[in-house]
Amino acid sequence: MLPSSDIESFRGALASAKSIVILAGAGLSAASGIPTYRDADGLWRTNSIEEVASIEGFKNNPSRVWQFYHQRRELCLGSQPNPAHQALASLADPSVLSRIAPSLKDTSLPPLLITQNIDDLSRRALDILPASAKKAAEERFLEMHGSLFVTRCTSCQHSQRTYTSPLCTALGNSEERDIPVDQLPRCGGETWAGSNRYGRCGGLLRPAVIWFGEVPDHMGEIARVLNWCDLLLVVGTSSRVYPAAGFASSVKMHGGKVAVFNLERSNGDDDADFLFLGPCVETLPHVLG
Ligand code: BV8
Ligand code: ZN
Repeated sequence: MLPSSDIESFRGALASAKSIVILAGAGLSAASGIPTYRDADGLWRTNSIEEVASIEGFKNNPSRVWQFYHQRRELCLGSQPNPAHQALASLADPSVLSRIAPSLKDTSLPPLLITQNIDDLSRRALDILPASAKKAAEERFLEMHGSLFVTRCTSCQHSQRTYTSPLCTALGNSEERDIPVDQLPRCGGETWAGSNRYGRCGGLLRPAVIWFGEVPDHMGEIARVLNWCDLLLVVGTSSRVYPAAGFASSVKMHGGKVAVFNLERSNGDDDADFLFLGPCVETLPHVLG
């Protein structure tokens, strides 16, 4: 049976929901000009995952991996959140939440926003919120696949959020070339031996994104919150990558409802309670309006 696309009944589910969770994927950022992964011109169509998004790939050729992520950092820095990001961010505004979801246990507690995206756009969309709501929303925002804007040292594990670009001079040269590893981004973190503090660690940095085979961030918190979730919004994801792809069925299993927002049919959406097909930059603001 096809899921309902009746807006009023979805708004009824919103109004009676006690705990809402949102899961976002690359389709959320499509309208901002960020390529998805598996669509026709997607990143995994034009790049080999093994070569650019795996631990082995980084070990074999850190220069190629860093150039792949540098180009994406530059693209994202030049992009803006779109109305779909803002529609989700507005759910963190208590005045909006108490209007559309009055049954929530606590309308000052924003719905948990779990994004698979690493583009930082959902975080930047929070800027539309009043300061107190923005602070609360930042605490309920989980980048489960990491972020283009966090680096981690492969030696001392020091991790740092940074919007500086290029991260090193060599990455600033546009043409593809084999950058010597000592000219790739290096660690400026402190190193300690007992009580002695040493200067730059100098270790090779990596993008703090979750590659295939690596454990996603925040899985403990996600599992806890999903347990109580009675309405999951699944936005712009092919639902092909686990464990995120399994969130909808775990919510359904304990009686929760699932609403899918996607440009086209996606994996497992026939089990959803609601399905809103179309560009989420149109469907989300309209349905949540
Ligand atoms: C893990 C970061 C263990 C890097 C990414 C066999 C069976 C089941 C699982 C596995 C298996 N073999 C291996 C696994 C595990 C593997 C996996 O799931 N593989 C798949 C491919 C089978 N998963 C892992 O390795 C994960 N780790 O399992 O660890 C573990 C787990 C739990 C607890 C303990 C231990 C790690 C996965 C993370 C990999 N990293 N990216 C980078 O980005 O460079 S994956 C990549 O896929 C992105 O993170 C992305 O977010 C994610 C999902 O893709 P989508 O966001 O859905 O994007 P996609 O292009 O696929 O789809 C876009 C959708 O948007 C489409 O539906 C399209 O129709 C729609 N759309 C387009 N435009 C619009 C739109 N919708 C609305 N409006 C529009 N305008
Ligand atoms: Zn270091």
